[in-house]
Amino acid sequence: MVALESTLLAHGLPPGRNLEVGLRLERVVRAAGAVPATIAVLDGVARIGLGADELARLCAPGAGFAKLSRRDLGAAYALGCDGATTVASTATLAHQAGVGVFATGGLGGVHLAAPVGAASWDVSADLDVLSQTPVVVVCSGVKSILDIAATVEVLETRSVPVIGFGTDSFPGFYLRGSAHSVPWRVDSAVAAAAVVAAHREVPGGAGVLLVNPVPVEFELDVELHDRLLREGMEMVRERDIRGKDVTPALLAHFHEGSGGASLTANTELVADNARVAAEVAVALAQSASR
Ligand code: PSU
Ligand code: MN
Repeated sequence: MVALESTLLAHGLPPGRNLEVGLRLERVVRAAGAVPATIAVLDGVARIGLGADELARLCAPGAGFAKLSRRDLGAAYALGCDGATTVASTATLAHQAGVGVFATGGLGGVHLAAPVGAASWDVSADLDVLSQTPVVVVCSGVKSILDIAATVEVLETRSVPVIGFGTDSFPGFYLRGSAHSVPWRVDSAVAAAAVVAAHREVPGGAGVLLVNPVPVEFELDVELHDRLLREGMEMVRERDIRGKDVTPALLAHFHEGSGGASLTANTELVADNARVAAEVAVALAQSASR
């Protein structure tokens, strides 16, 4: 099985686009021989796998799904809320349900200091949860709206293995690489599964971050990317946007300012991560049954 995240659908992609992406991710996982389980909380109940109607409810304009990190789950259960799950909460629920592989777009990380960031301790719970939850997260690194250098350092401190999938560079989400290298590289799903299986023998209980760069034909133009990033950071500062609202606001700015190119990059990289996750899940299942 492959777990899929719902915050990227409810809060990371615009309504009108998100449902088609959610359905496509499930098809991609099935085509690679695995079973998809999109995770969310509906009416206060954690759901491991959504039906088509439930996926449509999550993706509807004005659906009012809260963004739930791991710390929010208890409140959402008790108060009967609808909520989309982040990497932190999706990984937690996947692990609880016995699903070991999870695909998403970008991991949360350490925010740049503007106005939030290192100085105000805006460090995504994704990093801590990944250090405590033994699932494989396939993603395209972290967005350049984050402090990539600091995020890479925190992953090292928290003992989370970072494995490049066909790359030596830590991916920058919209861009295939960054100034940071990955400590380990594999070039096939079978090799990735072997690393995961061996890592599971190492005490500590950390997950594995398998980083897969955006397919080359969908990479964003570097100059456009740098301009959107400068403008977006300025906007966040001026409007004093904080906390969990920062990522959705910056994503919306990229989508509007790039004439749709960032949306295409985002969609294609998540789809490719779903494919890789499914191939790794299949390889893990095959090696376990040998
Ligand atoms: N990256 C994306 N789209 C998203 C997110 C990340 O391209 O929607 C979401 C993920 O759910 C991730 C979360 O877990 O943002 C991190 O949010 P925060 O920084 O508030 O922890
Ligand atoms: Mn945050």
